[in-house]
Amino acid sequence: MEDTLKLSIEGMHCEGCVRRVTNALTAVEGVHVESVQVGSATVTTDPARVTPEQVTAAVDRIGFTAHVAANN
Ligand code: 9UX
Repeated sequence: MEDTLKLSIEGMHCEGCVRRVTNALTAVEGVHVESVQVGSATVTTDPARVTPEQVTAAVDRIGFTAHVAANN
């Protein structure tokens, strides 16, 4: 089983932010990064290993504000 999370992310402004968010998401166990753009990201997760809250927390820790926009 795998979840697809679409995140909306406040505070991103440039490709450096894209890189920072990509690195932060990649470092979370159970997360596979599909795409990151300025202002949003799409990841797939193993829900047995990681919760949506843990995913948004990883982004918030580096200074952005992430919300789950869709969880399918
Ligand atoms: Mo760009 Mo983002 O200069 O955290 S890296 S605004």
